Amino acid sequence: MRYYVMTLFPEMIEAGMSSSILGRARKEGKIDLKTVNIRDYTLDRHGRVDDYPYGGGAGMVMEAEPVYRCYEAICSEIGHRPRLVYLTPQGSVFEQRLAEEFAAEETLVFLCGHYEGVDERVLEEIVTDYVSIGDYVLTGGELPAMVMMDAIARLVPGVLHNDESAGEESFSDGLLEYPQYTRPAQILGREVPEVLLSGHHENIRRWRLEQSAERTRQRRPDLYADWEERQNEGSQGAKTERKFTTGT
Ligand code: 6GU
Repeated sequence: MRYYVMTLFPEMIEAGMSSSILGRARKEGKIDLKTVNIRDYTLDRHGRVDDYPYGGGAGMVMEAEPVYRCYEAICSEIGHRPRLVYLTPQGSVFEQRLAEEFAAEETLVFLCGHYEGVDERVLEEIVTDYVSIGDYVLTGGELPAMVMMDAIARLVPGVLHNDESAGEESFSDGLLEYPQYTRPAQILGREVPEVLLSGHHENIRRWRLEQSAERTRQRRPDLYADWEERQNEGSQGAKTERKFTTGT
């Protein structure tokens, strides 16, 4: 996976993407990350990249020209026109399913806006995806870009090592993860649930599924309703299948 991040604050991206699993993935060559300073593409001799909004109002608007020239430079470098994700609270909300879709791309470009926004005309010209990370307002697109790069990177083969698998966690089947315990078996006056010490793998699997379902029902009733609906569709399907097979 190759990421380009178009930003006025490349040091913020570098700081957030150099540690832990992502830092390791970059060193191992599983992830390539290039930050591109939009300011390097302005033709203004004072390095200006923003101006007052037409029609008046508060704040400044990022100019079209440096943003456009910045994206074109990336396209020239790689020889095609990759998906360009504009981070904005006006985008569609980022979810695991979109992370999976983006993880299949060879190259992704993120455009981080600041000020009151970016001139609409350059957005119309180059943006392929408008994405938000949730219903709250942040000061810029850098943190959302890092959130997305993290969620996407861990789906790239080889980024997670064997003991960090991406298969069994929250959302992979639409339920939150079950609770985890480690040694000692007793601490803070609390015991590890007995079933986990039993070595009975089928009972452990069932217990964890129950815990996941109950936790999701309590904490995320919206996800639980979707999951329950899918369970019922599944059993409908099974009934239909049985109907077909019993007659023959
Ligand atoms: Cl992508 N950008 C900004 N500035 N604020 C946000 C966001 C993005 N997603 C949620 N809030």
